[in-house]
Amino acid sequence: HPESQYLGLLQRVLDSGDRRMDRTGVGTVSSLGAMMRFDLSEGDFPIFTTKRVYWKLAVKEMIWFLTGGTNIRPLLAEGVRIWTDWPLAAYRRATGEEISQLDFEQRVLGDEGFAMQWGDLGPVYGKQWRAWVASDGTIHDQVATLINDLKVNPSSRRLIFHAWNVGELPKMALAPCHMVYQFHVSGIGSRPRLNLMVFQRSCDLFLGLPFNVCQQAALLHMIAQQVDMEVGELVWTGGDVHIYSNHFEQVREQLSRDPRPFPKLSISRRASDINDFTIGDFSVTGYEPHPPIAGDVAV
Ligand code: UFP
Repeated sequence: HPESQYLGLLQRVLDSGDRRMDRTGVGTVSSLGAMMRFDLSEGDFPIFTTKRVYWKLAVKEMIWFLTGGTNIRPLLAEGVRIWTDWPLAAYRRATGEEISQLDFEQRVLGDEGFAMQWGDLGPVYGKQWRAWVASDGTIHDQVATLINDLKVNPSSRRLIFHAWNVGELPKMALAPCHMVYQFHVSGIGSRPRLNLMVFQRSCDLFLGLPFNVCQQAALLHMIAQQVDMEVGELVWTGGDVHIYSNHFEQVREQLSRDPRPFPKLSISRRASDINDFTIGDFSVTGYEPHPPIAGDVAV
């Protein structure tokens, strides 16, 4: 089963990772370098099954990246709360107000001026993907360029977009984790298939990876549709792959479970362009995971 690649990685890092302290103060076991390959050509959607993964949140986040947005307001409007911690911490630091997460989110949603002032994450993924500012001031829409290049030059070895904009890292709430997206077309001239390799420099294996893999698969489907190609393979590569020390018990529980078949994904509608996808376009069938396993996010 392809999910065994994930379970094997968890086991390897647990057994032989390096125990160390990390930026968040939680502590991890960590190893350098990992690869997993998922063949998506038969419609399989890699939502892991050994615990329930809230795949809609992950796909909504990917759709939000593609809009170029960097403010949490549209995410909150979709019920996605994964980015609130950073603006909330900044607000508490600046004002000294002990506002709850829920109250902060209500204010961002209810008050556009407040959202503009306190809800922005800095030039994170969306900004770099859709409006990277070069040293001469020109603005680069890397996603639009990629889609055009796939159509006119599918054998190119430069089919890349990339978020590690060194000069802007200090202004980002969180430095990009999944930072390089490289595309590759096989079967040119007969049945072109779009493949994607992602490089993720840092990965929380228990909470982050299941989320990241399914949103990256969704991205591959969206781009393939826009360039009239079939979906091929998702190759996920990781740099610092780690398990937080407050997830060990959860990981052991997950490792005791047997993977089930992956669900199938279909996209019900042809979007007019890459900005036009909504979560309602994604239909997943046959997802029958083991129960959820909760764990705290290290901020
Ligand atoms: N992380 C992920 N996936 C993501 C994301 C963050 O696994 O999509 F945005 C995790 C990796 C790491 C932490 O545990 O968040 C980021 O911390 P750092 O920047 O110190 O690597």
